[in-house]
Amino acid sequence: MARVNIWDTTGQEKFNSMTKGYYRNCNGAVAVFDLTKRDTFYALESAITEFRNTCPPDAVNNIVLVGNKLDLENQRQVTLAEADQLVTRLNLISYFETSAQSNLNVDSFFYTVAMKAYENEVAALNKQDQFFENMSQKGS
Ligand SMILES: Nc1nc2c(ncn2[C@@H]2O[C@H](COP(=O)(O)OP(=O)(O)OP(=O)(O)O)[C@@H](O)[C@H]2O)c(=O)[nH]1
Ligand SMILES: [Mg+2]
Repeated sequence: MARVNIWDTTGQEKFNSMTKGYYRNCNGAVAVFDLTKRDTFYALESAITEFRNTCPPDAVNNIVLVGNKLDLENQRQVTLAEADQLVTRLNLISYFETSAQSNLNVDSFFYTVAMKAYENEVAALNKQDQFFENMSQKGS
């Protein structure tokens, strides 16, 4: 069994130092923008950079991109192609489109990030085991 803690940070700059405190202990991140507001898409790049500058090493490449408010498709300002381009350019895991309002596709991206965090954790533990095994072999 694994426990997953999720922190929802605020997009507001004035809470910046608090947000960084959360970043320091993260195993991954979900970067969410509003599909109907282009400025929220542009704002993500610096947020992701800041996250990567603060988080533990394993979390750097455990970030998914999410475009929310798919229920307002007729007001869409960011295309699928643009989002996919950002995923490639920033080396994110993948892109999901969701609607929190219509409860559409809101679990899949959590699963992606949590699974990768778990895999990283297992790999780190194996490495630690290997280290102690080598130590004890040297000692004998
Ligand atoms: N139509 C629609 N509205 C949504 C959806 N998700 C959130 N909203 C609305 O968008 C507004 C902002 O949602 P929040 O959850 O406060 O957004 P946020 O990114 O957490 O905002 P900050 O915490 O201030 O950075 C609210 O009025 C929500 O009801 C969605 O999927 N569809
Ligand atoms: Mg919020």
